[in-house]
This record gives sequence, structure tokens and C-alpha cells, in this order.
Amino acid sequence: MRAYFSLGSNQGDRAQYLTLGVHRVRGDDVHRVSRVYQTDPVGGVAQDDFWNLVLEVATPATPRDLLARIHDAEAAARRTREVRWGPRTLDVDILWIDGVTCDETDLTVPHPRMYQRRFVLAPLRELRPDLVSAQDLRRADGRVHLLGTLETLHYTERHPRGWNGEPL
Ligand code: A4P
Ligand code: MG
Repeated sequence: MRAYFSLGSNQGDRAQYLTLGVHRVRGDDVHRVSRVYQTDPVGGVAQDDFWNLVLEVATPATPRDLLARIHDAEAAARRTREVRWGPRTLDVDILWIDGVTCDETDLTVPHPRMYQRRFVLAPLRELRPDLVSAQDLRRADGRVHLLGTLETLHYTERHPRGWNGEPL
């Protein structure tokens, strides 16, 4: 079965936190990763832009196992910095699991707010255009700006003047 996760970061080395999240959540499973989008923060206090992506894993794991994986990923990201209120180093949500619905307090699948959020739908549409129509994308809230692949960003976040010393 295939499961889809939204990963977001708006604090610290966002590329590094997203990479950590992808590794922790995918485990040893076959996976695909969308490109990364810079997105306006939705809800809450004024804070930096997020970087968001969607991860697909093909997995025999149960929904509960997947919930444990996302908690593990978030804990790993938070442990590397002081825990503070406000911006997040890493937030991971389960969006969708093929053929599965869950309606429990600690696990609701599909994610109840996914179709309101462009930061979820834009990267999800890359991997599953059958789940997200152009109209769904237009109707959702929040500006999104395509940045590129996680590999590319990993480099530019650490070398902000670019690979040849030119300002980006
Ligand atoms: N939970 C229930 N269903 C799920 C699910 N499908 N996936 C429970 C993940 N968790 C689920 O989550 C609280 C509890 O929800 C979990 O312990 C789990 O048992 P949390 O991550 O600790 O708290 P949170 O993230 O503050 O709450 P929530 O509701 O997940 O927040 P949102 O709605 O995800 O908002 N703007 C941009 N541009 N990009 C973002 O990534 N993210 C948020 C977080 C806000 N604004 C954003 C972004
Ligand atoms: Mg969350």
C-alpha cells in the first residue's frame, strides 16, 4: 500500500530537517519525493516561510506504525536544537493512505485539512495527479513557490552564494 506524508520546516537548516524527515519516515521502504515549495505560513503567529514537500512510501507498515515513524522523525529533529514555541524544525503529517480511512483522535486519515492547503496539494499533485485536480489546487489557500529538488536545496542552503561564488 502507498502512504503520503506532508513534511514542513520553517526553522534552522530547512533542507537538513526535511532530509532527516524523509530518511526517518521512509525507513527501508521504496519511496518517491516531490520537489520542495517555499510556502506562506498558514495559521498561527507571524513566522518565516515554510519549505514543504510530500513523501510517498510503498510500505507494509500499519497506519499506527506510520504514526510512530512521524513522531520519531519529529523527535529526532527537535532534539538537535533547543525546543521552543513557535516555528518548527520539522512537522510531519500523514495525508493519505491508499484504501485506508481512520477516524480516531490521534489519527485521522485522510488528513482533514489537506484540500484547504496549497502547500499540501501542489507537491502531492506531482506524485498523484489523480488525487488533486487543477481546480482543487486553485481553490486551496496560501501562496506556494517552487524551489527545486531537495538535493539541490541541500547545497544552496549551506552555500548561499551558489556553487561558483555568485550571489543566488
Ligand atoms: N494526528 C491526527 N491525525 C493525524 C495525521 N493524519 N497525521 C494527531 C499526523 N498527525 C495526526 O500533531 C498533533 C497530533 O495530531 C499528533 O500527535 C497526532 O496524533 P502535531 O504535529 O503534534 O501538532 P501540530 O502540527 O501543531 O498540529 P496539526 O494539526 O498537525 O497542525 P497542522 O494543521 O499540520 O499545521 N504552513 C505552511 N505553509 N506549511 C506547513 O507545513 N504546517 C502547520 C502545521 C501550520 N502552517 C503551515 C504548515
Ligand atoms: Mg502536524
